[in-house]
Amino acid sequence: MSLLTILEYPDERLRTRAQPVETVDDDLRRLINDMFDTMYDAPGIGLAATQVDVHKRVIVMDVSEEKNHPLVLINPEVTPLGEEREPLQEGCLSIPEYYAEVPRALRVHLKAQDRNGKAYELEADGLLAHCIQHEVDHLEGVLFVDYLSPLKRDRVKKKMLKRQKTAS
Ligand code: GNR
Ligand code: NI
Repeated sequence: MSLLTILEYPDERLRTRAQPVETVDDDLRRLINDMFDTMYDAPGIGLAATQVDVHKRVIVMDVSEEKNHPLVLINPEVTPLGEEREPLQEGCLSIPEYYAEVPRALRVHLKAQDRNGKAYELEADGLLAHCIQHEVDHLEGVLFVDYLSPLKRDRVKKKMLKRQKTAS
């Protein structure tokens, strides 16, 4: 078991746009295993490779209560279904101890590859739909605080910088 270091806002590396994965091999599966270890340990319901400073289009997720439904998203493509938006309280492992409501599409269609490189598609709603959109944003260098007012975002930034100064 290997725990990876999670980058914290306002680290500029979180703004990197991730590159598509071309081959799903053992090295990538090792990264995926380490990302699951890191996500479950945190604990969190999702983790994008961007957050561990690997700029590839890879996401791990588990929104189940029992933590027994791991989901791997390689090269995800997300399409919102319908116009309906739903606000939901979000948190982010890269912005510890801060939560805010973010409106996102209620339902999405997802196309991605699994840990064997096999393509799959699914439709999601509720927490899974929110989480998918949150994680895919990470691959684009977008954080949920980007949806807040500049004033709020600035307050979060100051809070995080202060937190990082006094940490460990
Ligand atoms: O653990 C997490 N919880 C969460 C709650 C609501 C919406 C999105 C998330 S994702 C977050 C983990 C994380 O930072 N993933 O990038
Ligand atoms: Ni996040």
